[in-house]
Amino acid sequence: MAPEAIGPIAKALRDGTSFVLSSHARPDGDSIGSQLALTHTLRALGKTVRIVNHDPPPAYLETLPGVTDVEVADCVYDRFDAAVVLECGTLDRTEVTGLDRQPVINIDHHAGNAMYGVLNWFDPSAAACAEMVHDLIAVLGVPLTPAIGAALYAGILTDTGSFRHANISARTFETCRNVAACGVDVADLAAAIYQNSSLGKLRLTGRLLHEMRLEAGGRIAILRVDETLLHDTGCPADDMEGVINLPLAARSVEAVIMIKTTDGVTRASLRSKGVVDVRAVAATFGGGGHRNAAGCTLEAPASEIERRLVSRTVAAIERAGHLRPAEPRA
Ligand SMILES: [Mn+2]
Repeated sequence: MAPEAIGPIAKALRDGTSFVLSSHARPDGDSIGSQLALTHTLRALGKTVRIVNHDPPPAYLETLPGVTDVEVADCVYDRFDAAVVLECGTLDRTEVTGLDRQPVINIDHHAGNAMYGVLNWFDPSAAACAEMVHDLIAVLGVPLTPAIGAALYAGILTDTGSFRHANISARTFETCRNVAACGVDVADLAAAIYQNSSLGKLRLTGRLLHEMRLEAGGRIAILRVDETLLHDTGCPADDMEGVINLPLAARSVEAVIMIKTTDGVTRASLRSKGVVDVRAVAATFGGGGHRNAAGCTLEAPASEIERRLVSRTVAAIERAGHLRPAEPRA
C-alpha cells in the first residue's frame, strides 16, 4: 500500500504543467536514475520537465535514455509549478540556487532528511530513491517503459552496491521484477555500468590496492587518491565508480575509507559491511549518506583528516558491538 505522502505529491504532479527536477551535486546512479525515470513519466503525462544539476551525470550512465537532457547549472532562474528534489537530505545538497523560489517537493531516502519541502516524502527504508519513484509512477498510473525501467534499475543497482547493501528489502526485488517485466535488458545495463570503464581505471585500481593501508588489525582499509595518481594511471576523475567497494572483498575488512584530493578539495567516501554505521562517521564531519555508504567534504591537512577518520571509524566498528576492540596498528 502506498504511504500517505504519495497522494498529495501525485496530485501536485498531475495538477501542474511545468517542473524542474534536481538532485545532489556530483550525482550518482540513483540521483540520475530517479530523475530520468520521473522525467519520462511526467513527459508521458504531457508535462514540461527540465533536469538541472550542479554537476554532469557520470560517464557510466551515458547509455541511459534521456541522459543528454540533463542541464548543468548553478542556478535556476525560471518559475515552475514545482521543483522536485530527489535524493537530497537538505536543499543545500543540490548546490543549485533558485530552487527555493519554487514550491519544493522533497522525495528522499537519506536518514536525517530535513523535511525542507512544501510536500515531503521521506522513506529511509527504501534501498534507493528509485524505489520510491517506482511507487510514485504506479500511483500516477503511467505504465513502465524500457526507458523508465532502465533508469530505475540503474538507481537500484548502483545504490545497493550491486545488491549487497543492508538496505535491500523484498520491495527492492518487487521493483526490479517490474523493471525486468517491462523489457529492460538488465544484464546489458549492468555491463554498460560495470564493464565499460577506461583502462586507466584498471591501472588506478591496481595502484590503489597495492598502496592500500590497513588499520585496526585489518578491519579498516584506507585508499588515497590524488591528482598525481590520476595522472600517472590515466584514470579520469569521474571513472572511479565501485573502486571503493573492492577492499570489502577481504574477510577482515569491515570498513573502507577513500580519501580523494582533486582541485584542492578533499573528500572522504566511506563504505562498510553489515551494521557498521559509516553514515554516523561522515555526519561528524558534516557529511551524510547511508549506513553502508556515506561521504563528507574535509577541511584539514590530509594526514590529520586520516587520523580522525580512522579513530571515528574504529569507534563505529566497536559500536557495531560484534567485534573486539581494535588491535594496535600492525
Ligand atoms: Mn540514493
